[in-house]
Amino acid sequence: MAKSKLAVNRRRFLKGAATAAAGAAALATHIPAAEAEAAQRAPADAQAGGAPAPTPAQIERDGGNVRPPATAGPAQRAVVRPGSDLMVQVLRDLGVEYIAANPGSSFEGLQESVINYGNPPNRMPELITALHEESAVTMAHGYGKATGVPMAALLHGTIGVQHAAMSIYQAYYDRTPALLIAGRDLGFIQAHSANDMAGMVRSFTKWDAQPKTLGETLVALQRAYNEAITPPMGPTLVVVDIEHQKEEARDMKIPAHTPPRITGVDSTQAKDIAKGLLDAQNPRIAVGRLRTPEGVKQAVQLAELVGASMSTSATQGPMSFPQRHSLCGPGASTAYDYTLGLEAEGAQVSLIGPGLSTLLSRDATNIGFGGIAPTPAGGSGRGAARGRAIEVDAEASLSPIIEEVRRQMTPDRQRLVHERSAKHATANQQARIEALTQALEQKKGGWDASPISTARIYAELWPLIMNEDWCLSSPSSFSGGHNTQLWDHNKPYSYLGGQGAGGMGYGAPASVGAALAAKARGRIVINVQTDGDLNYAPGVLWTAAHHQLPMLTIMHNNRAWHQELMFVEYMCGVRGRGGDRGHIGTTLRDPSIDYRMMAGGYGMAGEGPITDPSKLSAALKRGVASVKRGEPYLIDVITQPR
Ligand SMILES: Cc1ncc(C[n+]2csc(CCOP(=O)(O)OP(=O)(O)O)c2C)c(N)n1
Repeated sequence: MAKSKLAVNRRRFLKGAATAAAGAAALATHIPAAEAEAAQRAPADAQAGGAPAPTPAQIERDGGNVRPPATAGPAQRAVVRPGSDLMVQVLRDLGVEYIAANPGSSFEGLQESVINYGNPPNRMPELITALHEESAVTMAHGYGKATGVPMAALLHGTIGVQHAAMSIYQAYYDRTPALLIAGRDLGFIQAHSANDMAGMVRSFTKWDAQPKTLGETLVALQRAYNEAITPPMGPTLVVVDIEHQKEEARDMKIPAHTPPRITGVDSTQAKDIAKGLLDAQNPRIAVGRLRTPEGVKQAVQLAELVGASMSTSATQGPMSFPQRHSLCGPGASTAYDYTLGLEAEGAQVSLIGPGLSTLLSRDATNIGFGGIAPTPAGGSGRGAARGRAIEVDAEASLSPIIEEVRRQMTPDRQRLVHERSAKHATANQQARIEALTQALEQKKGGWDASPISTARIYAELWPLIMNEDWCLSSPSSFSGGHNTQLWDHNKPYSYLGGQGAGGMGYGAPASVGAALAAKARGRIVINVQTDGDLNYAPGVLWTAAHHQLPMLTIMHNNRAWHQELMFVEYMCGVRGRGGDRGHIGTTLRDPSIDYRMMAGGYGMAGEGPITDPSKLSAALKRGVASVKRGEPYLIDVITQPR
């Protein structure tokens, strides 16, 4: 290390020691009782009185990261009410349950507060140890999709933010709330600092701030939380300077927090929509993604009030309409005369119109921010298109619409609602039986095959979990998506959907995030884990073992990045050079990876590799029993490619 740098580091430590002495002398008088008690229990701040400053040789040996040795005996506190205690209090008041971090000195003050401040310490938020920043943020991504509210992730200055970049982008693309905090320490390792820390990820964060004072930092954390949960939701980032983490807050107050006002339809729009639904002979409601479990409940309420047939995206992602609700399905007739979309995809709210081959609805309204483009007004002939898009939050629109429906309800309308609800229920039940029979017929092929069919994994898992409170946390499209037909997605968190932006390295950490949510709520999490994806972030297995998370991982081990193998083989084919070398760079063989050993190495129980399909069911039983005890488990299954 250059001499000048050493001098800077040394000055920093000496300055710290001086501040410590001054701080200890000026023990603040304004400490609330709980904090005073915590202060007694907590170890001294880094610069406890009497600690010798490190020598230049020590600093050089430890890459500039040395700390003075802890003093023996009762410690004197340099800073009685560190700024970072207040930051933790803000997070606690907001209800942030977890904060994932891979340690970094730029947030050492905040980390110390998370683990020591309050009674009990290290709760709300609890520190979750991450082995990589990308995983820390993807945990928050999975948690956010399972709950609808943000989990926090702490990132080391610059390099930590860079490690996290893909997962921030992915959560942003997936419109998932996450509260990110990056440490900044201008005086320590310059390479880990930046004038504008958030600049690196600004184009894919929803909001960011780099506050100049402790007071501003507290306000920024509250604002970041609000922005994250205000639709369209997304990750937000607050840069927290080390000085503000360590400064003496004295009698500074926690600023009052006002929850965000999320806007839904106005009263005129609510009236129109309620009228549209009640005037229609055959109304349809297409539910895309809602924000929270409460929104899902309200969608059920609205469906039952108006007797609409419903479509759901519960099998594609979180927070939608329960798949086997009696109103969910095509209904008694698919000639819909009014369709209401709630953050729905375009195709689900298509209008009858000239030139359209799928004749879905005569009239349509879609509420939401997502990619829907209703057919423009006008046209001629039968059922000219009259769709409208309302760019407000769908979930916040449900209450006013429900109120309006109640207001406009008449006995005649009520009778119609009952009649059509009964017809829809019968038709939907019939449609479900047919679809299931067809799916089972198709999936019979290859039942006894080895490598094991992915359909068999989902089929044999279902009876073991159907009476549990479960969450399928991993994307299922690479393992055949058999949950769509074989499982019943009846809860907002039954299935958390895809990666968000197709980024690999998602399944396992997102499952850990979902398992954090599950642990606090008595659920279990199922992670059907593709092998390529796991190898981007295998360290999260340790996090699951360390925090004893109820996560069952079933390896869909096709020993390849099979998606890419298919692409490369295709390329070989179209260029006429034969597919026999397509495995180069696309397969995970020679040696094959032993995932049971990998799990074991990280302290997680497991078994496999299983190649004999008749052994699968018993293994799954052991796995489910393990996660029900709160112990994560991994089963390595050698599978068909897809
Ligand atoms: C970060 C990242 N790198 C590379 C890719 C390209 N990619 C798309 S699918 C895929 C293969 C994933 O393999 P695996 O998870 O085992 O699933 P499989 O294709 O075998 O079903 C890869 C590498 C990507 N999507 N994301």
